[in-house]
Amino acid sequence: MQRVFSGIQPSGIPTLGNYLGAMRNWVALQHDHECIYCVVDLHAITQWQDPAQLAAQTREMAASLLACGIDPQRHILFAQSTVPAHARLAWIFNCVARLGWLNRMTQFKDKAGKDREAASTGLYVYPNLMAADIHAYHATRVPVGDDQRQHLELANDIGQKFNHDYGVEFFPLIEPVIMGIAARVMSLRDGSKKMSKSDPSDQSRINLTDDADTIALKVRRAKTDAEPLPGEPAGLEGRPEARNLVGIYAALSDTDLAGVLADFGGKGFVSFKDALSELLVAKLSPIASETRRWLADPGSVDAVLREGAGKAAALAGPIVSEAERLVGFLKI
Ligand code: AQP
Repeated sequence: MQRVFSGIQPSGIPTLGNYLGAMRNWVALQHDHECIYCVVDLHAITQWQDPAQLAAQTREMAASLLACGIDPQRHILFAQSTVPAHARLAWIFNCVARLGWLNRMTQFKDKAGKDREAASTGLYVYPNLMAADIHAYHATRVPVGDDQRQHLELANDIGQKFNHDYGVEFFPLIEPVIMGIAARVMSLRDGSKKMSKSDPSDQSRINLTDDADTIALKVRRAKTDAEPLPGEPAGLEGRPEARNLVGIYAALSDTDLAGVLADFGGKGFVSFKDALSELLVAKLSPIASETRRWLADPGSVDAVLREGAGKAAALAGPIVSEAERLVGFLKI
């Protein structure tokens, strides 16, 4: 069975983008993989997080994952900062990765924005920590949204350079698992921008905890254009907002763009948006209520994370110790 690793930042409430791009694929992979899933709080502090909220957000993210169907009995769910192997290997990778490689990372440019000098150095080396997260388990498959493709290529470059520098075949190649039609869900306010949990505008995203009225309002206000929906996917060319909403509908109803347009082609956005809201509420409200159920007993979520940390440390500890030995650290 291949080993899967993936992580999500507790930097806010998970969005529909996180769900379609990652979380629901994590659940699907559990059937035929050994899965290790991580709430990546070390990654979250690469941008400012209120200390009073970070621990609560970490627990809430874990509750959302459990509500989506992550099975902590058969797989592993834990918080990144509770397993020191991640930070140990990340330091080695900071010394393996080249500045030129990191300079090409588009997510750093997006997240740092115009004031790059003020970005944390952690944000800059974020991809090295992500490579360490995966390689610490010798995981070979990583389910992510399309935005993470470049980071996974870098993780392979780092693993291969380590192998080459130390003359070993230690870190395996990683295969990105980018599933489904909604691997990149866009903002509801701007079809050229990714939907993000930390976007300042709550109207730009659907949160997995939104109630039915909030979902309906956000979808009604979602940016569209004046044309009716086309009959064929080619007609969505140059219409990013329409493409995004049709893609979300297709992903949630397990069909494709053509299937959705066969039903809605020629219709205006008012009736399509009503149908989309109904579908979103049907799919997301069971997750919201299951999340609330977990959070009503925070100790039960913490117990899952504690047990997961023990299992994760038992896997990653020996792999990272061996990497340290290969580097030449004194093992006493
Ligand atoms: N809009 C998206 N469409 C599809 N997939 C997405 N993912 C994130 N946004 C979308 C996928 O969700 C997983 C977890 O992401 P993350 O929390 O580790 O970091 P991120 O990609 O930076 O996600 P956000 O929501 O944009 O967080 P913030 O706002 O904190 O930066 C990843 O697999 C990602 O691909």
